[in-house]
Amino acid sequence: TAAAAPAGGRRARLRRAAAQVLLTNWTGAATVPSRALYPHQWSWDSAFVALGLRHISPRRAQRELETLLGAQWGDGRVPHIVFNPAVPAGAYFPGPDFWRSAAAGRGAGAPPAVHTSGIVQPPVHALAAWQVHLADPAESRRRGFLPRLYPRLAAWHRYLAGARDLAGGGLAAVVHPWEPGLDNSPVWDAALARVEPAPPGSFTRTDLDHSPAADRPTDLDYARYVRLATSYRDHAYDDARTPHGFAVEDPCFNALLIASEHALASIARAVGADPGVHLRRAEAATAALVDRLWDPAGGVFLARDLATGAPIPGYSVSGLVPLIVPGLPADVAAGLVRTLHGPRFGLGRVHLVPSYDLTAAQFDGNRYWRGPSWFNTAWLIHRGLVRHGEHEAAGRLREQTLTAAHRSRFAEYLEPYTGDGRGIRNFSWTAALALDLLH
Ligand code: 9WN
Repeated sequence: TAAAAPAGGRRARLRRAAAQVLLTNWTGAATVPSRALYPHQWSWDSAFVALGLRHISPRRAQRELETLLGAQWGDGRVPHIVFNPAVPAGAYFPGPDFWRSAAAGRGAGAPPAVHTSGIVQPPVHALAAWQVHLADPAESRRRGFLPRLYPRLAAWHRYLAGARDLAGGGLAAVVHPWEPGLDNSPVWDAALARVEPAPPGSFTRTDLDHSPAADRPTDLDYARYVRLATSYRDHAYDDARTPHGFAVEDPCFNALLIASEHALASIARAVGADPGVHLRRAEAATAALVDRLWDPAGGVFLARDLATGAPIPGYSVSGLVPLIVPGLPADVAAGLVRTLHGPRFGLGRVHLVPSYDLTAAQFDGNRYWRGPSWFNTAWLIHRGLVRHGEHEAAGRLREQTLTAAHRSRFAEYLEPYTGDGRGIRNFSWTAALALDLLH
């Protein structure tokens, strides 16, 4: 079902429509993923948005990242949500009154005047910041963008490499299924099943007001998400003290940390700091990634459950994202490309890249991260294919992604076989990454 390339006129229309989505979702200091479903600032969304926004307004793209990093905690963590005080507290669950960041996170250095969540999302920020700088270096220098961001990005990476290396093996762990950004992936099922659900009726979901229940996580998933977040909060968001009921090393999260560490080395060079520390950390983390998570038999990276110490069987798009890592061993990269084209992910035969193994019993083409294709992971895989010289496959994926973004009116995700939009429309990162692929 490889789609035809949008012709010149269609490209111009797509560009205008994508820019319109970003304009509509801009709140004055940052971009919301969606006005209705996600009316606050999300961490990895903002990094993807900045990558697209830099083509329309490099200055706005800088502000996007500055606003997010302005809500950074003293311990270095960048919260996964920065709440907009102008939005009613009940508009999104869990909201500021659930996380209570300023009070519960005081010991971890939560900012007193901004409300945030207490968990994190994948560290795409340094990668985005470097690209935003390159889009208009003169404007970046005039605003002191990199010198202001560098210490914050460095502290963010130090937090992940330090407090979050729960196993001491050189990789960062995620402690909640919202952290890797692939919320209800079948990969988390077994680890999540050990979590005692919060009592039904102890919370009210808001997501189902905006999106069909069949496209979203289940109530039971939510009850467990709530239990984990409550426990983290009640332990003052202290990584050492919290008895983490969920702790996993995720390949996508760590691959993004490594790619961002390389970008941070470039940023360090540009501000006159030492890039060596970042390059050494990237190299060590790449070795740890291959050593701890690579599955040569499957030709994919697997997440590791820190409660059992064992790899989690199950092929997710997360395990293919390490294709973006610079300096990946050649046999590993070749294995990933083979897996992408194989029956589990069907590159070129289905729309974009499904979030989960097409051949698995748990695959569900409609439900969120249990099968649907997402635009951010397609963008990352595209980047990885280019990095490894797979230009033909990359070109096809790019055209498919552009066509799908347009046809679905910038859907949040797609059913991989039909390419039909799922979730909400006018989703910011879909528009932003389409804009980026047009350039
Ligand atoms: C919880 C905002 C976010 C994305 C995540 C996606 C979804 C939130 C939710 O929306 O998660 O963080 O309410 O379901 O899974 O990747 O960052 O777009």
